[in-house]
This record gives sequence, structure tokens and C-alpha cells, in this order.
Amino acid sequence: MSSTDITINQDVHHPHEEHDHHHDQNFIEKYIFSQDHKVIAKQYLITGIAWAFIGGFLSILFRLQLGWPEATFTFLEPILGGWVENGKLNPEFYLALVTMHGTIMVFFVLTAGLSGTFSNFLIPLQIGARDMASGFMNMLSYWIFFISSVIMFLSLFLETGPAAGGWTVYPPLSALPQAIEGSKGGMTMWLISMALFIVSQLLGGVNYITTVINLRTRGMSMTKLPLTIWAFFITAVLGLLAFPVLFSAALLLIFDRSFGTSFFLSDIFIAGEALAHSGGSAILFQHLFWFLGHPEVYIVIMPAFGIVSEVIATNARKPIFGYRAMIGSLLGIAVLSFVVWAHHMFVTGMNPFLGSVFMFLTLIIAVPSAVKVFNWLATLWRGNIRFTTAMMFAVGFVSLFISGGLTGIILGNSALDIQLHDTYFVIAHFHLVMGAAAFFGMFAGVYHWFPKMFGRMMDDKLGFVHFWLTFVAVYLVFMPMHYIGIAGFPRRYYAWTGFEVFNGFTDMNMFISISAILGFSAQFIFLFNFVYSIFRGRKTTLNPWHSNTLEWTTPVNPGHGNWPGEIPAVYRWPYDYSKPGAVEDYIPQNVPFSQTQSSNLPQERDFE
Ligand code: HEM
Ligand SMILES: [Cu+2]
Repeated sequence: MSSTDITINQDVHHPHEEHDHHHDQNFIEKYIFSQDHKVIAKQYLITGIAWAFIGGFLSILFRLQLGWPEATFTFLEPILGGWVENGKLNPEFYLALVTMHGTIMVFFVLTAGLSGTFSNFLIPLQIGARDMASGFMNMLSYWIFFISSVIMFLSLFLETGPAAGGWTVYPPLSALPQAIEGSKGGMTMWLISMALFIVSQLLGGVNYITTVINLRTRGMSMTKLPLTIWAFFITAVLGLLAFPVLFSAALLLIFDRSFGTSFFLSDIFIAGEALAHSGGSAILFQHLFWFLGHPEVYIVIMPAFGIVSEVIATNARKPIFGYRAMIGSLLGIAVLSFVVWAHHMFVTGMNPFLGSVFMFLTLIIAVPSAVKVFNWLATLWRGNIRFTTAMMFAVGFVSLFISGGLTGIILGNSALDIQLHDTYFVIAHFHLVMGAAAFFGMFAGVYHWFPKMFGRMMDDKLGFVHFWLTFVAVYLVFMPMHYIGIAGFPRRYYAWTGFEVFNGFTDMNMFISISAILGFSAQFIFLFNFVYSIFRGRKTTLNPWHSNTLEWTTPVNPGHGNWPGEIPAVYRWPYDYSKPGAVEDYIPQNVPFSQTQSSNLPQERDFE
């Protein structure tokens, strides 16, 4: 492969002179099988956006059913074929829709799309490296993800439909191919897709970790790293430790389904007939799933923590408040996230004493979470705030994280959770804190780093409309869900009109569905702005947000290798905003102290 002869050398002074007139890469090398982290980041981003629209569309389909349970939707027939009969969704297909929606959003959009995009884009640019430690493995990681997502997508075209066991694929539904349509071929494809996805995550994660540890530029000590990099780094460690557990669970499930083992099946009778294999435990699968599953929710949110810290500090023109506490709380959350998994299993009949241990550990997570929230608020406090679109989304993120985090404290109490488990209260909790908040982090990141990615600016007016519609819609969708959830409204029910108690919620369900359609439609404003701005957006200047981090010291359209000459050395931490005595309200990390005499007053961070 020709592009491997680009030696990316950290120490040579002008490694890119020869690179520029090195033989021309063809289209495929440059844009398809690229090993340039910036191109790979864009591949992740665009794939993630495509998945987000597919995943979102699926949720609109099932919201139609929930919002108008008596209506017939004949217009769906040409789109969905046999899955709609006389304008009614097939109930099993409903379950498949919920499953695909959750899987796509959690893994393909918020894990691969969010973490993959920004870890890839920012790690080398912000630490001062020419690329990832292994460009080849990085490319492999994207393409394995891509293949895995295509396999998932193709399961939509199976006659028996895609997997229908929920995004957590609990056995026995997932282990018995004869259980329902959605536990047939679709489930096998789900498991194979996830196994490949995990391989891609591990390849990516090893690369991120190695790069952060080994390829930092001169002067870039760990305590001078931007918080984005800290967040991506810890996220990668979480993935590396947690994903293999789901991998083994998926493998064992494949064995149970296809090779007659019984890891997750116990004495099960189907139509009075005992199952041939017995002796396993379905609960074991839940332990394995949630040992990944809980860290996973932080794998989703942590990159957003990092992005939001950067965007808030930059646009409040203030040093981030409590830099060390921010790192400490990331580490604290990371460690704790491994010891709370069973709070998803309070109703599995576990010993109440064990439940109280998990309750205790769960509630402690609120402490580092609150540290982060208070530090963001303290950074905003008396800031010289610029309301860019990215800033709006970052502040929106803080709002959503608070709203969703509070209900986590309620659910963390095992006695309360027994009431609330598997109701819409849980749906509301995790959609606010992980679904919507993580999306807001992603939007903040896209609007903020778009100029660096594409050399042009996104339109702020459209950005504002996009923000406000999305922000309002998110609350209109998820706030009422708490209410019906407390009343016991269950999740994953295809039809609820048969239950007299729930018929009082007809209007509310319709309201939620209308809000969801509004929120989904608003995303087309983003899509338009994104695509239009890539080609027609206003051209950006070198450092449009007057930011301190290293990515803004590269050319507007950096080539492979990022800096044409030497990589800049780093002298200061990334948050020297509005320093007393300074000429400008920002001093980039690569400015030596000798150039800023007047602002070199003893300041907390200068001694590091
Ligand atoms: C103060 C912090 C938090 C606490 C105490 C907490 C607690 C809980 C508890 C106890 C449950 C289980 C409820 C049940 O199924 O009956 C739960 C569900 C969930 N939480 Fe949280 N949570 C917190 C923050 C978060 C964050 C930050 C995220 C995501 C980034 C998140 C994502 C989820 C998800 C995805 C589920 C539901 C999974 C499912 O059943 O499909 N939580 N949370
Ligand atoms: Cu959890």
C-alpha cells in the first residue's frame, strides 16, 4: 500500500517537505482507505449522522403507534411492505423497531459516531502529533465498524425481520431461535454485528491510548492536556476493559443458539415440552451485559464531558474552573462505573443486602457528577459569554445532564426502583442524561470544530433555530414520560389501550409523539446547514474562536501530518483565557512565557 511510506516522524524537522510532492494519492487512498486521522474522523462523523437519521426515523415509526394506537397508517405500506398490514404495524416488528433504534443510537451513533469522530479528530491535533500511533489500525477500526453496521442494517431486509429482544438482548428471548420471529436470523446478525463492532472499538481504543501516552509534543505534560483529551483517553480505557465482557457474552449466546450449549438457558418449558438444554442462567447474561452496559453509558457521555468543558471555557473566555477536579471526577466516575452494574438488576431477585451494596455504590457516582456540573457553572459564572451555536449546545448539555442525573438518584434507590423499573420513568431518565445530553455534546463539538474539519463556518442563524427547536422538543418529549412512568406506564408495550388505567394518557402519548416528530424534523435544519456549509459556508480564519489549543495552530486545511513544519512545543495549560495583564484575552498553549511578560504574574497553573 503506497501510503504506508509516509513516515510520520515526530522528531525530524521537516518531514513533510517530501510528503507534499510524494506521489499523488488517488481518490481511494485519500478518501476511502485513508490512514489520516482527520479523514477517518469525518468518515465516522458522516456514518454516525446517517445512522442517527435512520435510528431516529425508526423511533418516529413506533411513536406513531404509541401516539395514535387506533389509527391506520396506510401511507407506511409502500415503505415498510409486509410489516404493515391495513395500515397497522405488525406487533413483532414494533419490538424489532425498538431494538434497532436502541442499538443503533447507543452503539453506532453515540459510541462510534461521537467518540470515533472526536477522538480521531482531536487527539493528534490537540496533543501535537502527526497522526495516530497506527494509521493502519485506525483505518481498520473504521472499516470494521462500517461492516458491522452494514450487517445490522441488512437484517432489516430479512423475511423474519431484525433482532427483537431489546437493545440488551436478554435471553431466553435471544437464545431460543424458536421464541419469536425476531430471535431468528435477525438475532444472529445482531450478535455477529456486535462482535465485529467490539473488535473495531478495541482496535480504536488501543490506538487512542497509545497515542495519548506516547505521541505528545514537547512540553505537553499530562497536566497540560486539554480536558477533551483526558475525556477521550479515559473513555478509551473504559471501552478496553468493558467491551471484551460483552464480546464473551455475545459469543456464548451464539453457542447457545447454534451449538447446543446452555450458558444462559435453564429449565424452560415451551408448550409443555422441556427444553433439550438446561442448567444455565439467564441472569448470568444480565450480569455480563451490564458489566459492559453501565460503563457503556459513560463511554457515551464522557467524550461529551470533554467537548463541553472545552466549548464552555473557550466561549466564557475564562479558565475552566477546577481543572484538576475535572480530571479527578472523570477518574472517579470511571472507577465507580465498573462497580454499579447491578443497579439495572434490582428486580432479578437478588438478595436485598446485595442490592443495598449496589445502591450505595450507585449513589456515590452522583458526587463526581455534581463536581463536574458545579465546575461548569462556576466557569460560566461572570464569564464574558459568547453565544455561539456550540456554546448554546454546551449549556443545553449541562441542563440536560442535571435533569437526567437527578432521576438517576431516584432510580438508584433499590426500593424505589422496584416500582419504576421497566416503566417510562427509566426511559425518560436515560434519554435525557444519555440520549439527548450526549447528542448535545456531539452537536456542540460539530459546530465548534466544523471550521477545523472543513475550512468553512456553519451558519449561526440556522444553528440557533436548530438549537432552540431541539432543546424545547427534547424537554417536551421526555418530561411527560416521567409522569406516565410514575403512574406505571410500561416500556416496550405495543398496545396499551387494553389497560383501563392507561387510557387517561391518550392525549399525553399523542403530545409526546407530536413533540418527537417536531424534534426529528428540526434535525433536517442541521443536516442542511452541515452539507451546505461544507461547500458554500463562509471561509474560516485560522483561529475563529480565539482558542488556546494546538489544533488552531495548523493551516486552515491541514494536510496529512497536520503541521507543515515543526510541531509546536507547548509551554502552558490550555485555559489561559482573560489573564490579568495580557494584551489579548487568550494565550495559545504554544506561546512561550517570554512573549507574555505582563501576564506572567504568578498564577496557579504557571508552576506546573
Ligand atoms: C447520578 C448518576 C446516575 C444514577 C444514580 C443512575 C441510576 C440508574 C439506575 C438505577 C438505572 C436502572 C433503572 C431501571 O432499569 O430500573 C438506570 C438506568 C439507565 N441509566 Fe442511569 N444513572 C445515572 C446516570 C446515568 C448516565 C450519566 C447515563 C448515560 C450517560 C445513564 C444511562 C442509563 C441507561 C441507558 C439506563 C437504562 C438502560 C435500560 O434499561 O435500557 N445513567 N440509571
Ligand atoms: Cu447503570
